[in-house]
Amino acid sequence: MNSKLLKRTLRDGMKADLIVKNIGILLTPKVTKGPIKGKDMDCVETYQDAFLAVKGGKFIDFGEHDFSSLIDENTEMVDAGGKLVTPGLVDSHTHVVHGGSREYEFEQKMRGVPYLDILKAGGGIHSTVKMTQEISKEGLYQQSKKSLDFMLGFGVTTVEGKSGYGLELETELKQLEVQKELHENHPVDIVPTFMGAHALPKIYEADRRSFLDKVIGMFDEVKKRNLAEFVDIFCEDGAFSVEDSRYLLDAAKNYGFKLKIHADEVVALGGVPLAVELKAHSADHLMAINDEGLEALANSDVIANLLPSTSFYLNSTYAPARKMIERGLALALSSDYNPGSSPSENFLFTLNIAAIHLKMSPNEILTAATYNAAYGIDRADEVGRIAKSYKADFVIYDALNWPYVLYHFAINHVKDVYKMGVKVIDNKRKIWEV
Ligand code: IZC
Ligand code: ZN
Repeated sequence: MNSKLLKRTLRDGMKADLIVKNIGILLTPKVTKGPIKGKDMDCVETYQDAFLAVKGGKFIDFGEHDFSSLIDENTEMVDAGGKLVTPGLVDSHTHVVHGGSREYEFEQKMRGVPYLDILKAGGGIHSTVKMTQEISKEGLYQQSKKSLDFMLGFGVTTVEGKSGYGLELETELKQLEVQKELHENHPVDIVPTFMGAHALPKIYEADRRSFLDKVIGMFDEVKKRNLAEFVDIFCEDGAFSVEDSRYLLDAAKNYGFKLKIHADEVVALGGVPLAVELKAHSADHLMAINDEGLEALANSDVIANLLPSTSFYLNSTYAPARKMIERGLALALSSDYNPGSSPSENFLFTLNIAAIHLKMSPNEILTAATYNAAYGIDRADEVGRIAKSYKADFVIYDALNWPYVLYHFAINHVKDVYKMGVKVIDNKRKIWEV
């Protein structure tokens, strides 16, 4: 077909369902091919006095040009009031579905008892396992829904969520089923990860291999019911060794799962080179990464998923983000929302911490919290940027620019959140007047 005709046909047949106009600044990561690495993370496309257009839940156009041809009497017009708009944020590492909370360990933590010591003594993850086993499915659904509401309110439109608080089939499935129901019912999309190897139950201490075999034995049910895309393992001192991780992740790969790994959170055991070798989508945490790990990631497309809220909350070291960017790694940022080491759904606060402690620039942070995050959960072709045919997930802030959101910290600057072109959060609706 003649390309002019094609354009004309498109224009005639493509009136927008929704136009957001008068956007002061519209930001979206600058994408070429693969994940955005190193200094390219600092390049973001910026449009001023811009618009975006949505049809059928997807972006059909955006930018600074004239959009009048996209409008008819059925087009909803929204005025962004000169404010900032970004793609919906992607939180690519969370443990959002879990029972209960661990505030009773807070005093112990404040007195300086390390996270891994609490775990070794049978607390930590093991406490949450007990609470997740005991809570009803409905209770688990309601607790997790509340967390997703918070997340959405902070501009997050896609999350990754892990199981791992059952360590036996029934409760692992309960977590994953709740997650699937929430994915279907809640505006936030959830990308599911099976993490049956999150901690080693005490009764298996003398025979780790039989626990790993038990977890591998759960793959069939998880796969059959389509409950997880990824498999993850906690490769850490006091949890699982590199050999354990290789054994489990190899089996997961053969089963057709995509891979993730918790690596170098406290000790650099060698989980990062393993992630590269097995072509995992991401290696997560990396606070204790060494040169060998940096080198391995630099020669790969594995996303280095940094979780600075955890460093903040455990009062521990931060991942060497600047060194990673200099070495050309592709970074993502995630909240790691979980009841032990990062009990907060405030993803914007994670981004504040990334600015202050990881010394990442505003543009690097945006890239890490959108496109690269989507890449690490295999969604880079549908979310994480404003681009034609991508899901129309976006955030309107009560702010004029992105650096302000990072600078004016611990405040929710989100005004409205749209998921597939539908307004799902209106944070600034007042119910009182003075
Ligand atoms: O519940 O403590 N690090 N897993 C690995 C966690 C933190 C979650 C938790
Ligand atoms: Zn985690």
